[in-house]
Amino acid sequence: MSAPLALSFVKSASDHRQLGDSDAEIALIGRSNVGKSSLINALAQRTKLARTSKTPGATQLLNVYVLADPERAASRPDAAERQRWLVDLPGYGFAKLSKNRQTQMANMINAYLQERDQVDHAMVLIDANVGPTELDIQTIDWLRHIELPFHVVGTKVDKIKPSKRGKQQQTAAATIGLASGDVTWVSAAKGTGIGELRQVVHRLLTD
Ligand SMILES: Nc1nc2c(ncn2[C@@H]2O[C@H](COP(=O)(O)OP(=O)(O)OP(=O)(O)O)[C@@H](O)[C@H]2O)c(=O)[nH]1
Ligand SMILES: [Mg+2]
Repeated sequence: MSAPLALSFVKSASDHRQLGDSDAEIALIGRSNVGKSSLINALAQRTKLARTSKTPGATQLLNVYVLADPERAASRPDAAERQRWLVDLPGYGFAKLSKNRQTQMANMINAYLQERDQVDHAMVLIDANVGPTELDIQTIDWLRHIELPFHVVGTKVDKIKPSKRGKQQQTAAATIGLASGDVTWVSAAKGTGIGELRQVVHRLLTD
């Protein structure tokens, strides 16, 4: 299953208590500019489903995308659609926002991850070229602490020379206590690894 994911935008919220119920839910976590919103577009093979920008801080709300259920459309058209959500979050650690706004957004993300029962998985994005930052490591430690299962995605692999990719991926994964094969390495720009990640997302939302 590596066809584009049938994702569509559902709603935005500044507080997780405004979200309503889902049946399965993946939170997309990572520092600002790591490529979260670009990844949503690549998974769906759309260019403007999620707003992206060169300037960090493009996403400032909890943005919900639903994965359509093609089986239901074919065989059970009257059944209620299962709400399988991918939630795009603002990036953490974006220093150019005011301190006040940064604190507000950090609180919004932390409350969402800790208090919302429906969130059953996280996808944590790290920049494959930069490697895990101190904040990435803290985030992963915290997810382990709150016992939220997570899958790590290394983004922007197109920025690494192919001859250096294997070694760099191994080193980056080791920094967060993983093997390179535990991480899905992708490029939203070039399409590398996107098929594989579609399968991961599909599995996490439908298991
Ligand atoms: N070279 C390269 N650039 C990428 C890739 N994915 C994203 N980018 C670029 O990285 C920048 C940030 O991408 P976004 O998807 O907006 O990042 P984000 O994590 O959603 O950022 P916030 O919304 O601020 O948290 C944009 O200029 C993208 O074009 C990739 O695979 N390769
Ligand atoms: Mg974004």
